[in-house]
Amino acid sequence: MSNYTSLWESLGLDMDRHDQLMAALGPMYAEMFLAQPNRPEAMAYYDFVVSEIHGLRVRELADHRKNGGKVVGTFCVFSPDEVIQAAGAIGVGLCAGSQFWVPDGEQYLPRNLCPLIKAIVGAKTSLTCPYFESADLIIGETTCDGKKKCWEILNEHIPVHVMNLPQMKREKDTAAWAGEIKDLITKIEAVTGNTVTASKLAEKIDLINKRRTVLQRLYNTRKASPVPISGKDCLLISQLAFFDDPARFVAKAAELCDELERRVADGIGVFPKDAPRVMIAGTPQAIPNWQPHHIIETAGAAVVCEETCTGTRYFENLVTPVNNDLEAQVQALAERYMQINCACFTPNEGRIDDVKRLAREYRVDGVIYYNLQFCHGYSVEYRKVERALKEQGIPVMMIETDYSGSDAEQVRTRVEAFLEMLR
Ligand code: BJ8
Repeated sequence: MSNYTSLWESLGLDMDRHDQLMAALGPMYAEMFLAQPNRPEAMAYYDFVVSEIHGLRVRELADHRKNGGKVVGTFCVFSPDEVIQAAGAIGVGLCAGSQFWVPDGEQYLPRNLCPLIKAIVGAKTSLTCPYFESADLIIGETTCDGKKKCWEILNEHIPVHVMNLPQMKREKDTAAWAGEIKDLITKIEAVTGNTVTASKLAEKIDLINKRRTVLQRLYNTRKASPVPISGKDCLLISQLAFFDDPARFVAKAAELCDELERRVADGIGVFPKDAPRVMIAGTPQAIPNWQPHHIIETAGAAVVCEETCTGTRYFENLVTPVNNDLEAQVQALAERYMQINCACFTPNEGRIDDVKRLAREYRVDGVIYYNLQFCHGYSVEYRKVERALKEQGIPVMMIETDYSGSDAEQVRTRVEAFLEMLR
C-alpha cells in the first residue's frame, strides 16, 4: 500500500491519521475473515480487494478524474446508481462503519446520534477516507432526521445534492420521487457536462440490474443446508458492491456463485448442518462493521440472510427495462426504488411482510434484530417485527449497539444465550 503515498497526498489526506486507520484494518481482517475454515476459493478476489481497499480502486477514481470524469458519493440505497453511471460518473457508497471516525463526527454533531451519521461526518472532516476526498458531489436524501440535518453540515465541506424522499407510498409519492430523479439527472448533467440519454440510461439500468441479479443468486445459495459460505463473507461482498466497478463486480460474483452452486450440489458447507440458522434484520452494516456477524458466527451459528440495506434491501426487485424513452425509464426507476421498505416510511407493513417471507425462504431458526443506537425508525419498528415473528413461532432478540465495541462481551453473552435457546 506504500505505493499509494503520493496518491493519498494528492488527495489531501491526513497521512498520520490515515496510517492509524489502515494499521487497525489488516489484523482485524485477518482475525475475522482469513481465519475462517473452508472458505470458497473465489473469496481470494475479495481478500485482494480489501488488501487494496484504499489503493487500486482509489487510483481508478483518480485516473477517471484526470480524464475529466466525475465521482459521486452516495449514502443510501435510494440513490439511483443508474443515473450516476448514465452521466459517465462513477458512484461510490460512502457510508461509514468504523468507530475510528465517530469522535471526529462528534465535534460537529450531538453524541446521542446514530453512529453511522457521526462516522459519515467524521470520515469527511478527519481527511482519512480517500473515497470521500475523491468525490466531486455527494447525494444525500431525506430519510431519517439525523441524515437530513447532516447534509447541511457536510455541505460546508463538499457539495451535496439532497433528494427529497417521500415517506409514504401513495401514487403521488412515486410521482414525486420520479420528479426527484429528474432533478438529479439535471444536476448530474451539470456537474459532468454529459447528457443522460435514453440509450445510456437503458444500458446502465441493465448493468445495475445485473448487479442485483448476481447478488440474488449469491443469496439463493445461502438457502441451502449446509450453507456454502459464511454470512460474514456475504456481508463483505455486499459492502464491496457499493465500491467496485459494477461490471467487474458482476463478473467476479458470478465466478463465486458458480463455485457456491457446486458446493451446494456436493453438500459442502462452512458450518455443520445442524448449526442454528440466523437472519439479521434492521439497520445497515457499513464497511467495516463486521462485529455482529463475527460474534454470531464464532458462537457457532450461521448467518444466512440480512434483511438490511447491506443485504436484501439493496438488491431485491429489478428496474423494468424500457428502451428509448427517458420519461418511462424515470418512472420505472421510481417504481423500483419505492419498493424499498426503509423504516422511514409510514406505514411500513411491506417490511413486516419481507421479514416473514425471508425468514421462511431462508429457513431461519431465529432472527437477531440489529439496531444502531439512536436509530429511532428501526427501533420503533422492532415491536411489530417481534410480534409478527412470534406469531410464526420464530424466536427473535434485539441488539442495540454503537460502533465502540464497549459492549461486545455483553452482546456475546446475550447472543450465546439466544443460540442456546435455538438449539
Ligand atoms: S434506505 S436504512 S440506507 S436511510 S442513518 S436510518 S441507521 S438513524 S441508514 Fe438507511 Fe437508506 Fe433507510 Fe437503508 Fe437509522 Fe442511522 Fe438514520 Fe440509517
